[in-house]
Amino acid sequence: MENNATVKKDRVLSLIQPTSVPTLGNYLGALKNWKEMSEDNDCLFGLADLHAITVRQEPAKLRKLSYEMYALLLSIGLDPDKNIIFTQSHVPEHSQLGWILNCYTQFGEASRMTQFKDKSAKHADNVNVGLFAYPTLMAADILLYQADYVPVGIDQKQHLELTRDIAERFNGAYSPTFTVPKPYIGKAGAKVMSLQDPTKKMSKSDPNPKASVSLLDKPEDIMKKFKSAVTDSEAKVRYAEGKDGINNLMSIYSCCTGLSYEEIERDFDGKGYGDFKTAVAESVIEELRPIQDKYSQLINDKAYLEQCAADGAEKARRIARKTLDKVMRKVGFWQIKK
Ligand code: ATP
Ligand code: LTN
Repeated sequence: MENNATVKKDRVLSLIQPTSVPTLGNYLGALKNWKEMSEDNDCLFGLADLHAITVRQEPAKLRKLSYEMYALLLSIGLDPDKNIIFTQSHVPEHSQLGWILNCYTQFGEASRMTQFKDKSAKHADNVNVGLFAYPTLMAADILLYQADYVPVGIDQKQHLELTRDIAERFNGAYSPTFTVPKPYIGKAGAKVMSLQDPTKKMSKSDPNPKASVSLLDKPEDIMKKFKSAVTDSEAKVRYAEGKDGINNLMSIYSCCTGLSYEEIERDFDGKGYGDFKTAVAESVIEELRPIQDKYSQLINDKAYLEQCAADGAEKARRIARKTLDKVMRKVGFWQIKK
């Protein structure tokens, strides 16, 4: 019989920016997979607050959103006793390794990142160096912990590829130092689209409130948003090219109910979009209900949340420090006895 104590679990890491309450897109594309992976892997999850300031944030709002996002991570079912749930800025090694990795990344490589191009177009008045160095800090987040898998939505795949290139380059220049991580992109939900423009991804920074569903939206608001979702004029529930709105609703419904597209098409054969939209909204409301219930219990327990965040930071630091020490030695920094 296999001795479980000696089986090494995979290390999984992912972060989310505390820039607003997460959307259904963040949940189905990332957070739901975090929860599933947390059951039998060695996981670290947390808040990318250093990344959040690459776009101007209001200090009081960032502080509040970080606290709320931390509570939400516990509310989706992540267990702080079994996994490490932490905040990036509480672990200074992220910034330290981020700087070093900047020096192992080419200007041309960072310039090719589509998120950088998109965000610099969107925030043309603040194209700061941090926005440019965003992917090297993200690489540091991942490589510090020797992560095997990184669950993210498909929009982050390019950053993961760059992380792998940086890791391989560093390992090749010195000796094996970093685990080369793999992205984990769920089949369904990898790209949830806006309810108002289904050719665009659902984004928490979308100014149109009808375009996205937040994890803390009230059931009646969720129902209203789905009822006003943009679809097409065919009035037939089927997954097909050119039916972006319906495809998006089918993908959301499939994630929340576990039904395949064929089963959905069969169940809604001969029914109109009105019935389908109601069913999708109800499935989302049911999916979010336990999360919202847990959140309302946790959010006022400041002492508990702060204790979890402090423990998480300490546990994360212990791992991060080891990797950073190794990197600093290899790069040739002068080591002095502490
Ligand atoms: P912003 O709109 O402010 O840029 P965002 O909504 O993209 O933010 P992030 O914090 O950048 O959110 O992403 C958190 C996680 O959610 C990432 O793993 C990302 O890939 C995933 N994600 C974001 N939007 C979607 C979406 N529409 N569908 C699926 N996954 C998504
Ligand atoms: N860029 C990511 C957030 C992020 C992240 C990470 C994800 C920052 N550091 C490390 C996975 C691993 C995003 O979701 N937009």
